[in-house]
Amino acid sequence: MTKISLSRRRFMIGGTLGAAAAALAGYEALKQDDGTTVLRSAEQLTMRTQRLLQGRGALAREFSESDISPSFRVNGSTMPESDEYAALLDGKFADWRLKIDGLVSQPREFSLADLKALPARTQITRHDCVEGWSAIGRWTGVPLGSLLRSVGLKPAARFAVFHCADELEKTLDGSGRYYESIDLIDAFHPQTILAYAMNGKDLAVGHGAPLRLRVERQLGYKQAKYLMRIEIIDSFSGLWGGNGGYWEDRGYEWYAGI
Ligand SMILES: Nc1nc2c(c(=O)[nH]1)N[C@H]1C(S)=C(S)[C@@H](COP(=O)(O)O)O[C@H]1N2
Ligand SMILES: [Mo]
Repeated sequence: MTKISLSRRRFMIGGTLGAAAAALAGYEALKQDDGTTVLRSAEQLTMRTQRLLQGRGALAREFSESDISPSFRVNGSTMPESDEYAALLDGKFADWRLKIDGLVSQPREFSLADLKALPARTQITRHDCVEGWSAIGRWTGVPLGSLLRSVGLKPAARFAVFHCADELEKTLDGSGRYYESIDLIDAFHPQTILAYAMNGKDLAVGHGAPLRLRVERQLGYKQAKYLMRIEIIDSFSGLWGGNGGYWEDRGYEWYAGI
């Protein structure tokens, strides 16, 4: 395994996890001395169990206003360091564009105003981070499926890759670019949205301004912040470590179902 941060390593070895996520995923039952192996098998088991019992289309639980956490932790990157991002933030993201390209019939760019003008979905859901904390927030954004329909997917399309503005520790060939990917089942899931608002306000920088992914049936690290580009691909072998995401390239499972 490549180098991972201390808190992550503790998780991989100790097998600690948010109580809710652990109970749902059956991690406790599988706890052994070798945390890494257990994590992997538990995640694979989760995926199979979900497919068999619920199907990937099942909805994540939605909560009520009174359940919203009074404070929602900021985790991972809290502010992309590039000059490009600083300039975009300075201009209140008026010059920011979300690019959608790759295996699409009509590549397009969307401004924040374009996205806000589209039909929106609001959902109050629980975010579960593998580091052992959860928080409930209210997210508003554009269903990813409707954007993908508007650009038209080519027949070879299999995954949506989310390219982010930030870099974390540069352990892979000098690249620490954050990125994530999901398959088309999750991309068209009704609760998969590109969120520009949280708890009724524009997304704060710490939470991924101006736009982040919410893919509610998966763990925290899949919820990519600081979105710049969505690339539609048929394989992620050409991307950085080839495992489909920043944390995946550092030993985490690609399918982080909860
Ligand atoms: N671009 C980017 N997205 C990211 C991260 C990150 O460091 N960079 N961290 C991930 C992790 S591990 C978690 S738990 C959540 C944290 O989201 P929050 O800061 O809104 O709590 O974002 C995820 N998405
Ligand atoms: Mo996380």
